[in-house]
Amino acid sequence: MELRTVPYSPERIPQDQVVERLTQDFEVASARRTVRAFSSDPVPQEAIQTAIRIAGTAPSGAHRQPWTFVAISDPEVKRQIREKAEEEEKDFYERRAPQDWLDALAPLGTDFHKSHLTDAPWLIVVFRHDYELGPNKERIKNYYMTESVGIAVGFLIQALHRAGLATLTHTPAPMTFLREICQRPENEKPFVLLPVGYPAPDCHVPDLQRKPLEEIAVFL
Ligand code: IYR
Repeated sequence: MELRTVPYSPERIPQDQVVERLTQDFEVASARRTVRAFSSDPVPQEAIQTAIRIAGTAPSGAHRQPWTFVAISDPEVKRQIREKAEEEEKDFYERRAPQDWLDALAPLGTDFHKSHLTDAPWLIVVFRHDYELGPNKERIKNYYMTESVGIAVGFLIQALHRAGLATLTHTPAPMTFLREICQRPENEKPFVLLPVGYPAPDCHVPDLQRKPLEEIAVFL
């Protein structure tokens, strides 16, 4: 097959400005915190749409773009999701979770109450396409779906943060109920549930530290 190409010449930042640019970006990224207390102040749909467009620019295996973003503001749908998620989480915290996992979560102060699922003005449910369905319902293989969707969610979280919007990376387990509520086809698997909104005015977050560069990077 003939490879069709188009010219590509993104903005060229001179070498002496590269570090400055990245340092500014680091300051912004570093200020992001995962939030569990959301304000119910509205966020315009166009903001969510644009953030999803940014997420959709992520690289993906064989450029299959194996993702669907379901953005929910309908209070009734949010209520259904909260009800189901709390059911699962109650079982997790009270029965399924092994002690080591509960110990690991203790510094985060999480429990089965998920009021953010109805407080936040938006919920974005991200679905991973394990395969595509062809015109005759035949299965078409996808590649590196988890990596691709993970990168897209990273883009999404960072884009929302840069617009002043907080997120919570929530993965109720099992999440299969989300496919039914969001009415997605069988090839799509719930990947993450992100409440999105402004942090509550009295929002507090755990006093966590991030690993310094020396602990996360090796230069050879
Ligand atoms: N899904 C549960 C438990 C939980 C698990 C991890 I790993 C976290 O970093 C935080 C929570 C919940 O959402 O409460």
